[in-house]
Amino acid sequence: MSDRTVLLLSGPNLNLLGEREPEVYGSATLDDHVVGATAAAAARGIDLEHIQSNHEGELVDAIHAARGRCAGIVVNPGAFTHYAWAIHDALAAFDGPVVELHLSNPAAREPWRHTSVVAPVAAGTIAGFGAAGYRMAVDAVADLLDG
Ligand code: CA2
Repeated sequence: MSDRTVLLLSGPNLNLLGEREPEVYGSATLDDHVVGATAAAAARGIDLEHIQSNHEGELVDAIHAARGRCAGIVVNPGAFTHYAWAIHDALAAFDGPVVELHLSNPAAREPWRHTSVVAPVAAGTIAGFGAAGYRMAVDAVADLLDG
C-alpha cells in the first residue's frame, strides 16, 4: 500500500461543472478542481488519483480498488451523498481516512440535501467553500495521514 497515494472521487454530474449552474457551483470545471487538488497534494508529498463516474457501482468498485492501495479518500459523491448506502458501505470497508467534500453547502439548500449517508463513515466534511474546498480537503486528509 502506498502511504502517500490519495484517491479523489467525483460523483454524478460533476463532469458538467463549468457548463451550468455557475451561481451554485462556480465557473471552474472539474478538471480545474483536479489541477488545484493535485497541486495541493504535491505540496504535501501526496500523489492524487482522480476518478469521476456517473454510476454508483463504478464508484463502489473504485473504493474497493483503493483498499490496500491508497492511504486515504477525498470524495464528492454528488447527489449519491443523500441516498447511496452502497457507497456508505464501501467507504466503511476502507481502512484509511475519508474526507467528504462539497462545493456548495447542502445544509443550506433543499431539505433532501440535508441528509448525508457518507458523513457517518467520513472523518469530516468540507462544504460550502467552492474551489477552495479541494485544497482544504486535501490538507485535511494529509493532516490525518501525518497524524
Ligand atoms: O455541492 C456539491 O458539491 C454537491 O455534491 C453537488 C451535487 C449535489 O447533488 C449535492 O447535493 C451537492 C450536484 C453536482 C451536479 O453538478 C452540476 C454541475 C453543473 C450542472 C449541473 C449539475
